[in-house]
Amino acid sequence: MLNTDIYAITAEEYSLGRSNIEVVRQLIEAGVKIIQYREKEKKKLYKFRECREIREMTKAAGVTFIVNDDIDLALAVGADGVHVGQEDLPVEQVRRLVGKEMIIGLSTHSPEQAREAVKCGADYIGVGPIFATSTKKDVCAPVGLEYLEYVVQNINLPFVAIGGIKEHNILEVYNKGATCMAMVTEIVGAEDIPAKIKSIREKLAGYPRKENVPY
Ligand code: TZP
Ligand code: MG
Repeated sequence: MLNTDIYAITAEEYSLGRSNIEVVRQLIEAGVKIIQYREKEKKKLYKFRECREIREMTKAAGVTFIVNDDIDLALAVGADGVHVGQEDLPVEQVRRLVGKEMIIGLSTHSPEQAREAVKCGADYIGVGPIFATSTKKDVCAPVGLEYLEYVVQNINLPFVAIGGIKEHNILEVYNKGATCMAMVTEIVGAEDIPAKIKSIREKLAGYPRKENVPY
């Protein structure tokens, strides 16, 4: 489910005047395979309408669709998954609500949280913030690349690295063993989204992996 390089996350306030729908259209056209709807500024009705449309678009394109925070919204539109944080409902409770099939992603910031995520049945974890970011308002201090290394070496769950990841530093993350990288502003804030995706992918493709990194 995270066997793809770029995990794109929406945020209309950083999208240079483009709507979430327009951004998602461009992401799909650019070949992004997993998209998370994350929208902190809107009331639920408007989020619902957007998610309903994004669900149709992603389904038609075979793109995985994850809804951030709102379990009810994820269920209402038939999303593929929901992504929750450490201070949201515990994963066991989320599982009771969404059932066995829906993907549950959990943000983690420490080795303890990663180990707990395995126990509580998360399907994948977010690992970060790797670098400083101001995109997330209540964000904790950057965990740096060490926590990422810990996860690569010790945690048997799919994971996505997140937080301050940009085209210029993505190889540092990739080279530590991350295979899937989440980005908000670097992608939705790009003047030319398809060109940005292409350029990031060329960068990753041109970089040989270290042999001793387990994937
Ligand atoms: N969770 C941890 S950092 C972050 C989230 C949602 C924001 C990442 O945004 P950006 O713009 O890619 O730094
Ligand atoms: Mg959240």
